[in-house]
Amino acid sequence: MTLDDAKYIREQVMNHNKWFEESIPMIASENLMSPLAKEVMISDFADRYAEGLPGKRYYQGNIFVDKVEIKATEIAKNLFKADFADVRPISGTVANMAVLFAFAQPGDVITTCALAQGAHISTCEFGAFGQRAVKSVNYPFSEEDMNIDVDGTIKLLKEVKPKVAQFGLSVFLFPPPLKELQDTFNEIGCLVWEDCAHVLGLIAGGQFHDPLREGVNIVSSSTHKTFPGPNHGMLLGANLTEEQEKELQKAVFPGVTSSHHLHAMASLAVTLAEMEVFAKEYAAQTCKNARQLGESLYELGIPVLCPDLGFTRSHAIAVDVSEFGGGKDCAKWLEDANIICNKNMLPRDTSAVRPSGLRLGAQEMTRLGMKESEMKEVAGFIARVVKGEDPAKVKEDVKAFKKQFDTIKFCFNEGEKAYAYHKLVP
Ligand code: DSN
Repeated sequence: MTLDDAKYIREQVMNHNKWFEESIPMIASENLMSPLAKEVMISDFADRYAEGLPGKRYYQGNIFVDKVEIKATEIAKNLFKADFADVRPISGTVANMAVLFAFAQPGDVITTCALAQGAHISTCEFGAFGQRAVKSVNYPFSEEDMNIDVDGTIKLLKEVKPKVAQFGLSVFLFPPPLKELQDTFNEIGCLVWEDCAHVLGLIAGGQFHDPLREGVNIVSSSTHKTFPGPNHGMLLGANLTEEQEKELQKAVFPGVTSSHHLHAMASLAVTLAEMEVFAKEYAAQTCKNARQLGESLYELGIPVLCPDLGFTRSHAIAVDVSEFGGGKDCAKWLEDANIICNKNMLPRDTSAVRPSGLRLGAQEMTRLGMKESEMKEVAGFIARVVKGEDPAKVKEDVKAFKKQFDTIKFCFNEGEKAYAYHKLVP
């Protein structure tokens, strides 16, 4: 590696920064970290190791790491009103693997949502479930409601009698009907697990639903989607036995991690502290923005799923662009106009590569201070592109629009530049 190589790489990263500074970010699984969360991310924590739990480490040098981890765990339990928290999983999928290692044996069956209906890839046989040799059986789904069909799910749960019933989606428009399923969970005596990665920041702010009060025993999550923290993971629990909590901790280490990522854990701790203060307002505005985006696109003649249900109760909407060339082409044209989103399968799609939909998230735009009136403008840009206007022309308007939104909100350093970086090139 030469200095020129290093400079080249740095230049590409800076190009990316600049591009995002001039773009509208709409990937539903992304967000912007706060300046304080970023600062601890590049601290000496990034260079260190810790294995095990605070006070019981296998390495010396963890005095301050332990203090941070104890604090992070305490705030996580307080923010989510959880009996248990583990802030060590290094991603959402690693958190999911820890749950599988703790509570499922090879050959077990776990009930889940289906991939085509928006489930996460880790629940598939070619994902983490398959790696643990766990079979998943899918709940029946109502395409009209974009949610699990309650009667069919009760029937399925009684037939399959899973040890664990799993919930959670990556196109997560409406909360799962957990309250309606609670009697069945009790009857069959299963653990209830929800992957809340997409909606964690909404739950922190009292929106969407409250899984640990609705019968969920284990929440697994990443911490960088609606929850605007680092690329990391987390586990929360309620009504678990002491033994089950220990099984989960053992599954995290030494099960699926060696050292966890201490810098990301510290960054998560900062974000948890910030969300204690800002989550309520941030989550409420995010949900309002998503609904407004759905409504504005719909009014402009772009089909958005579930108009009768208000399009969404989360940060995300699902848009059917089949009549405009499909999700693959529309997502590319939008990228050419500096609007960053992803193609997405909609129910009945059979190809993940050429799906008919787009998934659009409002959480990062909200983090940048956009409100309902800006959602109307954003919908206008999207409609122009998918209806065939030259993306290069729309891009100039997007760049001018985005200039007004380059600072970060809902954090202790509110108003600081969202895309700031250090200048250290030799
Ligand atoms: N693949 C991510 C998403 O975009 O939903 C989740 O890990």
